[in-house]
Amino acid sequence: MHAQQTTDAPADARAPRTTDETGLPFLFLALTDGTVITQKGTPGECTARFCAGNPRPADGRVTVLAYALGEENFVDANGNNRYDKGETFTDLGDPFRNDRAVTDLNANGGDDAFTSGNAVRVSGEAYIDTNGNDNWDQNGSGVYNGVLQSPGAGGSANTVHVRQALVMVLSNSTPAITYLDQTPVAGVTPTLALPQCVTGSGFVNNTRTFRFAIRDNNPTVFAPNLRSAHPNDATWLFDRPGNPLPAGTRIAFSSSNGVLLGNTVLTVQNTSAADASAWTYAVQMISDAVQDVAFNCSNPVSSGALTITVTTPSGAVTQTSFPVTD
Ligand SMILES: [Ca+2]
Ligand SMILES: [Ca+2]
Ligand SMILES: [Ca+2]
Ligand SMILES: [Ca+2]
Repeated sequence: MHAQQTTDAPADARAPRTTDETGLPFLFLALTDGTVITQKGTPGECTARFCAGNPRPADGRVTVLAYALGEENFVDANGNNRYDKGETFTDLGDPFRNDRAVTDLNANGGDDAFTSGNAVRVSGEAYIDTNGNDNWDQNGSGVYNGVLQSPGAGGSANTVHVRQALVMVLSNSTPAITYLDQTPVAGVTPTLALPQCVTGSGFVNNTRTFRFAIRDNNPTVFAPNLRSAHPNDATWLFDRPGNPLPAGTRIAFSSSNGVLLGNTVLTVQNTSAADASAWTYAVQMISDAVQDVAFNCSNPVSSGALTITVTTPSGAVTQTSFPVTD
């Protein structure tokens, strides 16, 4: 499965094509939070259609769990295509829907950098009671479950639920654009200062780099985006909340003073990344002033604005400007 982000538009989530060597048809079911799922299944493959609905998770991230009857994996040490007593196998416990997952890396029930302790279900998270004992079991049965076993292998022929999860990001279409190189002051728009040409003095038009966070306005600050997570980085001045803008969002930079270097039009990629690096942009600019051999400056415009225009796939257009001086 691959993660996909979406706005209100339905998106297709695709389950992994199964490789069940018995050819058994796979049953597909899916659960998610804050959403409606419909499903259909064909042997070996299935597709679920996801339609966002309210209520939505506060952090804008939805975990989808797919599960199906299948078998436990084993390492066929002697190469006879059967599970034999003593061969290593993966003992599967009951699947659960990890509603605390932030990316698909932790939707698999494994701990990660974002949340410790999230390999284990907490109360309230849906689970599939594979062994029918009315409890969520973290651990498996202790024996191999699957049909490919030799007589006397000591396993159980029963199937178990195999599972896979993904995290979808419900990005919203309201951009939050923040200049990162200065601590914000309420009511004050930061000024972007380019090198100034001064008549009579040699003009060195050094490139200036300005960094912006451009993401949606979800207020959640994920663990990697806390200032406290970057104690040795003096450029992290404050927490960086938000989720990526919807995939396909267009971000355009223009300026009425100075010269923008590099790409001025960018497209937001499809990502479920929680790290702010997915939506941090560095803009490089120089002054448009020129100086002649007698050190006279020409700079028709010394005060203008850098404008950032964000256009989401739904057509919402948002503009934010910052003064530019040179
Ligand atoms: Ca074997
Ligand atoms: Ca159970
Ligand atoms: Ca087992
Ligand atoms: Ca200028």
